[in-house]
Amino acid sequence: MAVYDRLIELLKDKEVIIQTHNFPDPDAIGTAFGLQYFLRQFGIESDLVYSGKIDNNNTKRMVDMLEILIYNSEEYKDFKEDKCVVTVDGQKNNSNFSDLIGDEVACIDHHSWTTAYKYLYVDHREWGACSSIVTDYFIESGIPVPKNVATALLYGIKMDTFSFSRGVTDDDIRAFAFLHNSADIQQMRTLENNSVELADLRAYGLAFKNTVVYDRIGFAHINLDCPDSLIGMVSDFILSLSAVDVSVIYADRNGGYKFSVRSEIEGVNAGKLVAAALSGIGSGGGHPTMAGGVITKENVSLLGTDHDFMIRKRFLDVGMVMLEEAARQRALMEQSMA
Ligand SMILES: [Mn+2]
Repeated sequence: MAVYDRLIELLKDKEVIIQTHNFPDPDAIGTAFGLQYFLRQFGIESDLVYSGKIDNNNTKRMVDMLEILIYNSEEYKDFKEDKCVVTVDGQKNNSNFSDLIGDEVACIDHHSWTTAYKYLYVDHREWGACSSIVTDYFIESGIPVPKNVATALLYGIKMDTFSFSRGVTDDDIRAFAFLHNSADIQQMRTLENNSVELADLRAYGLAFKNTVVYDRIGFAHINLDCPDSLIGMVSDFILSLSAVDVSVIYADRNGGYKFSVRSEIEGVNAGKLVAAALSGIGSGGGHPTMAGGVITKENVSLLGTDHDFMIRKRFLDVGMVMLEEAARQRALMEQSMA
């Protein structure tokens, strides 16, 4: 019996909504779009819904180009209490998951499991991308993947794994190999080669101007309110500098700050770093390699007069302890091998 059999059974003859996390990214949309097509093969129709905005230009382009019909929750007219909701690329009660009308019965996700909510169906695999999990449904079932679905899934996988260089598993590679022949490579190229918009350059410019590196941690304050996706892209870029192992990028947000944190070294868990660094003044969390956080307007005064100084100090205090601990562990390992 395949994993998804229970999902099919659960959703049979039901009206279904597939909900992505708020401000969906290509992986969330790829997963939702792939799952919608997959369920349709079993006679199950569904609508795709998200809250917030699609604020990344490339994600917008993906939706237009692949003709993905996905509704903003404010425009969606067909909510019903007894509709079944499948949450993808996130979990009910996560801060980036609005509680919409409907009955959340199922979840497909690749993030650390944090919700106490009891779903009837959970497919949780900590792979590099959620789209890889849905791709696995196609691999297992032998159902052919149409071109636009394959392109959406492939693009989702590539974006979430930063082109197979971040948090990637053998299963993501297997999904990639499977989709590669079915996807529209020309469309993939268009999506990948046009990732930076002219308007984004301003944020990059501010980040470059303000970048400082202490002990291999790169900091940059983008003193501008910009979308999460853009802060993430800048954070990826700063991480690509050879002098940087961990990047901490933050932008102005409603009188407070929004953070994007990346780590490419094993000893520093980005999610734990941001959670600890903002503890008591904000909140944060995420994956070992990529994470986010917020300091709200109400708490900004806790940063004193020099916000940048205090933010760096907080991240360095925690980050240095993590780096030292990692070095200690490495030394112990080497000792036991000798
Ligand atoms: Mn994802």
